Amino acid sequence: MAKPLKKLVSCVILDLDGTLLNTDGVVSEVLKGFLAKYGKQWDGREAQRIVGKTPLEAAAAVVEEYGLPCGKEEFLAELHPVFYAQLCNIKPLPGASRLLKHLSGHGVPMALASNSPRGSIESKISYHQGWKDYFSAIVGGDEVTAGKPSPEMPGVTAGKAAGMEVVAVPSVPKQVHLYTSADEVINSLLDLQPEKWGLPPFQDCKSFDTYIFALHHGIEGTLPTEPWYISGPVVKGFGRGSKVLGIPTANLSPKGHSSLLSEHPSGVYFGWAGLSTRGVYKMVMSIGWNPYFNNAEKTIEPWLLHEFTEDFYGEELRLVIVGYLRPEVNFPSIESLIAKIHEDKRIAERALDLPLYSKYKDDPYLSSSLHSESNHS
Ligand code: ADP
Ligand code: RBF
Ligand code: MG
Repeated sequence: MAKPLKKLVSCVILDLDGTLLNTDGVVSEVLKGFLAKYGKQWDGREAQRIVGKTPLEAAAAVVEEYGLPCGKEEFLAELHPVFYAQLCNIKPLPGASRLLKHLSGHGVPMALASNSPRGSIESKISYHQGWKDYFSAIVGGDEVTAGKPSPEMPGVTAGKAAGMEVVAVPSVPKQVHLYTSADEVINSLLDLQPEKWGLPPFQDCKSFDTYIFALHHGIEGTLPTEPWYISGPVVKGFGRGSKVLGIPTANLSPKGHSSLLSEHPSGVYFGWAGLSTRGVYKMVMSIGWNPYFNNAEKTIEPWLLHEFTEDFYGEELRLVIVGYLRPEVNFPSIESLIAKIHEDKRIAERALDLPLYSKYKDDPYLSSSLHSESNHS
């Protein structure tokens, strides 16, 4: 049974790094550059080990992990200025701008509480139009005598101790068990439902007409995203898509896509898929760890909504992702997983007919063929 709403929320306190900003993305990029200097190669899988750490802690972990021929302090001293020069490249996490705009538009007061120093906070947010004005108060780690109590759970314990309702948005995957004291744990801000807390609900379908159309077609649950692009050859997956589920997914290799993967929360998305020699198709995909199968690696699995008469392993697949459907979840049975994926398919199929989403069908990215080899034959 759902927990009864204890109190109506009247103002919101937000964390910055890993909640509103993808700070880890930039930390990863900086560390990658340093490793190259030491002749080591960053393959993206270490990313998980540095998430949620300060740049300094992350650096220490990397020195140890890679057995770098330098002291931790030396590495940190080198890293620091490079990281600070990159503050301008820290991007908002998906759903962050939407949330800030929404709450501010409804006059909900917001404050920012972060463990990083005040100056660093101000500098980070200064690169995002309007962000400074969203907050009526900002508190930095250097302005309080004791920072947030536990580095594993920034803010959750503090929030509960202050009698607040706390929604945790962990940046480390598969760590839900660390946040048991939070009132809710969500995968990303895309999944936040303000109305659960007595705040005004999102109304994303931009025009009233679109909203009514969506209601009629059962696609009111889709959320348009800034389109993002990803491509690569179709690789072998776990061999269970078609065999176990009857749902073939043309897997892309996570290698070489580590920054895109860290930028985009796991979940079920939809968009358009281009196969250079075949055409452009509607597509619905999961990106993540497939909780039902509990994969070790974040996978990218698009199901092309078309009947093919043959496999197309090795072919160049290009994707434009235009909308978000739901978080990945676990299911009590394989039948319920399959049923849910078929529902995703129906929603995506209809949604992609909306001008909002259908306009990307003609995106040149989908049909531009990368490889000239195919012309030689
Ligand atoms: P794997 O585990 O190797 O990804 P799947 O059972 O998921 O195997 O099957 C995926 C393969 O099936 C794709 O790589 C592709 O070659 C083929 N395929 C056939 N029809 C489709 C479709 N509609 N969508 C995605 N892949 C398809
Ligand atoms: N797997 C899950 O464990 N949970 C999900 O919520 C989930 N949603 C999916 C949605 C779509 C549209 C697709 C294509 C796949 C989804 N899967 C999900 C992934 C499924 O488990 C995966 O395709 C198989 O593991 C095959 O490798
Ligand atoms: Mg597959």
